[in-house]
Amino acid sequence: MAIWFTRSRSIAYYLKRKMSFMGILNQHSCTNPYFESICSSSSSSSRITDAENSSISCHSSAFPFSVHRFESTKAAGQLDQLYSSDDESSQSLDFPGGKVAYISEMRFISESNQKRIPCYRLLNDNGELINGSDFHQVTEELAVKMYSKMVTLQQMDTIFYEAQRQGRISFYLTSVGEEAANIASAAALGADDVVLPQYREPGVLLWRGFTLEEFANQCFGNKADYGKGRQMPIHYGSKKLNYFTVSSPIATQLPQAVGAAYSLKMDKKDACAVTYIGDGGTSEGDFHAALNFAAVMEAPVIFICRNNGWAISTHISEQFRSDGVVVKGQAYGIQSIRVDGNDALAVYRTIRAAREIAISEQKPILVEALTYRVGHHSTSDDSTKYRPVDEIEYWKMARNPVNRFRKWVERNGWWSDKEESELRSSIRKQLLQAIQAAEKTQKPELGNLFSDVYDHPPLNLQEQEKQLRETINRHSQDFPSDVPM
Ligand SMILES: Cc1ncc(C[n+]2csc(CCOP(=O)(O)OP(=O)(O)O)c2C)c(N)n1
Ligand SMILES: [Mg+2]
Repeated sequence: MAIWFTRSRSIAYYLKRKMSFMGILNQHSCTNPYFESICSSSSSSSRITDAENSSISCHSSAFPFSVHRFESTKAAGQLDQLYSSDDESSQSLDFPGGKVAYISEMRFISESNQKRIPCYRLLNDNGELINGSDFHQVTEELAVKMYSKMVTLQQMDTIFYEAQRQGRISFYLTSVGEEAANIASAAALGADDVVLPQYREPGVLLWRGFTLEEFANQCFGNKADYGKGRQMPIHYGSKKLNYFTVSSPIATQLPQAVGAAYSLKMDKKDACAVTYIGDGGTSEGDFHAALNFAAVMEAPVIFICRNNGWAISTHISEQFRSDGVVVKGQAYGIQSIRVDGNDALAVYRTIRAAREIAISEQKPILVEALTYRVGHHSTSDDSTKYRPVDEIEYWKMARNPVNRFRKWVERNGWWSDKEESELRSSIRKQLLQAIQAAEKTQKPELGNLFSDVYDHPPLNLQEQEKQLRETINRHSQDFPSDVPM
């Protein structure tokens, strides 16, 4: 029991010490150029005030990240007492990992803190820079490229979604509402950084140079698709662009990312691994195994959690009882930060800083980007069945990340209505052409279903292929006629 008490005390003390900006501000990171200015220009308490005053206050009725538990629990107040009490004894337990002070009064650590972890942002909802923010100027070229790619992603979603509705592709899933989290995080990475995505990050691949034709070929599962038509639409991947193929089982990419990061470490590469996960994905065991593994192995990996409020129909209040995802990093000994995922500038700056720390300190980082899935989960879902239309509208209009960034770019004199309409019509044209060409391209040959796993297919696979061919020959009317045998 004594050991338990002393551990509680030690954890609570550690929590308090690191609480401002989850350790990034007041711990190691001030040796890092990106954070020097944060440390000098803004105290952690001023950040909390800013977040409280912000128009994205967590108390907003349209905000899905409910906070009431954090103010009402009795235990919450006990944490402060735990911090403030004087040491009753100068004695401590010499325990592996460091000395642990003793106390003789029983105290449980509360399940949550009174205040939620603040959310870092640079732009308000109207696209204006926050006064006194630690904004670093970005070039016109970068800003315009980021904005153009966000628009391209929007257009891509519209056209592919329509193609699915017309029955031309079997499935689709949009990134609507999460364009900034996609594009701005990608813009902050280096080409050698290895990306292991979930599935709602095609903007990262778009940023890296995947063409509209390549997206279309994958969605249509034709001969030019790198996966040879074996996967459902949206399971993109590119060896050339260091982008691992999307895998359907949630969270499998996370332990793999730690392994990839560790190999970069062993090879002394100037690069890190970057992996994306949704809020729902954090309930998988793989998430926890990956975080612990990364912390202990000191792997240069950035975990980017897109907390978009929903995992299909599961609201985050049913997903976890912690203050979101960001607090979980600290439990594993990982520097962590919460950022406004709908603020492209803040996401860009956060991921650049995270990358710098991951590579220079050879350590993992956890980023929780607060955003919202404006579209349905996928074309197999109708989200109005489980969430209010008002909530969707609020995020679509008032918190739209693309409009918000456009206002800032326009205010700089870098963008105009004329450029906007030219860009939109040009992308629409390119997309329609890409879709038409992909649709006309021949499908992969049937034999591809059985190749590329074994050098010599085992007998059972040979047997399955034979049976499949016989069945198709007997019932050809029931099988697609455009798949070469
Ligand atoms: C291991 C596993 N369990 C369940 C599913 C079914 N599934 C597909 S997407 C999804 C929700 C994931 O939500 P989240 O991680 O929040 O990502 P989002 O769709 O919100 O971007 C679920 C449960 C799956 N693909 N894999
Ligand atoms: Mg989600």
